Amino acid sequence: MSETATGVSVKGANQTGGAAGNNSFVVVANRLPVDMITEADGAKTWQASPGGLVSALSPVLEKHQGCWVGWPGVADESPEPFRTERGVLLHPVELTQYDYEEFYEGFSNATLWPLYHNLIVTPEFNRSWWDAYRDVNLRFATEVASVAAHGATVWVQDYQLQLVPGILRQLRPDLTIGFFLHIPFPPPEIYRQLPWRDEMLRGLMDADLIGFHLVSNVRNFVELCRSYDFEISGDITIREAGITITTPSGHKLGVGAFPISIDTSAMATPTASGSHEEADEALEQMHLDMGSPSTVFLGVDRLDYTKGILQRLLAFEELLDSGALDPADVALVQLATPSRERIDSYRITRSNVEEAVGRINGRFAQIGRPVVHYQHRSVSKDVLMRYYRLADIMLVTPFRDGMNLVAKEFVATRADSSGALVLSEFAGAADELTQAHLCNPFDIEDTKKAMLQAAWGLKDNPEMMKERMASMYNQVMEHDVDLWASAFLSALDKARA
Ligand code: GDG
Repeated sequence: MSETATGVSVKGANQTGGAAGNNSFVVVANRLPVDMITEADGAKTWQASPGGLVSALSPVLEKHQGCWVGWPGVADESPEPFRTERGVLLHPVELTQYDYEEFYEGFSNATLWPLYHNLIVTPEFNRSWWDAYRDVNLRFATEVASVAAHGATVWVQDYQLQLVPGILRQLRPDLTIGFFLHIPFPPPEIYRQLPWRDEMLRGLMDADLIGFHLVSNVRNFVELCRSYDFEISGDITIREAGITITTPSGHKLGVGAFPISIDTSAMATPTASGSHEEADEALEQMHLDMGSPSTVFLGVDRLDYTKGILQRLLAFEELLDSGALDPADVALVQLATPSRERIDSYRITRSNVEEAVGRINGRFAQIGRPVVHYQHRSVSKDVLMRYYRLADIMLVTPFRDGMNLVAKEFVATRADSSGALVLSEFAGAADELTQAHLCNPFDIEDTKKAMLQAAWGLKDNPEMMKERMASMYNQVMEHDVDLWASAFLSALDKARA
């Protein structure tokens, strides 16, 4: 038995590599891209699960015909591995109800998530959650070690699995290990609050490449590393590992900014099923059903306190209240996908959002003609696309967001340069979508200003608005998810070499 820098004990670790599987490309993420559903008759079926990471990684896995290791979304179930219709091998990892509560809801989402999102709510530091986090990371690493071929490339995803690179390096030194963080990396003074900061960081440092979305994330990480006994060289670059860090044991790893993006080819077709005409008719019907408002605002988010849904509603309410927007003429559609529903801060956020929706409709709606159309359930990709096409103004106003794929997806539906995007300057996407109407979501006046500028711009200055949208459209088309993945994977190859 040997012990990693994270203190996780690893049975059977050796320097020649453990028993190998036959997958040369393995992605490991907390969740599989599917949810296991139990039907009324007890039969188990699978359903695609929404979320930024799934949207980004599915096309990459399909291209490589790789193996995806992750949790199937239901506690105490261990289904057999199976291959999807598109050729991806899904390898489930079992989590018990205890793991779910302590590792997932606890350490991942009530400690790390708020800590890394700059303390929008206060993180909880609980020792038994940390123990569960280490145990579950060991389990994920062990599963990966069993499916990866000798010399395989393993791509570890996100904040739930930050100890996996360290454990995996012990179990399988033959592997090339990349790690990508999908959420922001906080300034060092915030990261340092974490009681297990040293173990967490050292677990990561056994990767060959660590990728973040933004230059500012890399800067925070490198600044943190400077306070440790690492050697640091190079400059921060985009889509390359410009920084090299050498650990005291002599291991070298690359660090770089790799801004994630979307599968633009999937956005070009209005629907996966049905013709363009049918899609247009469905869109027209939706608009009619809403009472044909002249301006439709749209929000699409997981119901998460980081996304600023309540503040966006309050800004809309104040604009209706002041008469700047006419309730007979505008509508706001808010799609809120259920998320982490048992965590208190999420319950409170949902309750505040739903209270605001009720109040705004109570104040400004006519019977049969809501001014806020709110849905708290997820919709199919086809329906989501239809909402993107229906909207005049997309509202993406998170307090903090690693990237935000919704902003890019909306822009990708605008081949005709129509519409406008109101975007928080604290969304990672703001680094690239500079022609959006940027706002500070902590400042309600600034958010209102951006919403009005977008609405007035579409009416009074359509040519200028088209130019802004065209520039964002080109940016997204030229920097799609393939570029993200291929840049990361080729930097990983170089870093290992
Ligand atoms: C994390 C980071 C980063 C949403 N509702 C439905 C649905 N979605 C899809 C969207 C989009 C994805 O989920 C959401 O992605 P985001 O990037 O906006 O946000 P997170 O889930 O917080 O993702 C984020 C991302 O990882 C990737 O690195 O950008 O910063 O927080 O693709 O389309 N899809 C369907 N129905 C829904 O109701 N089908």
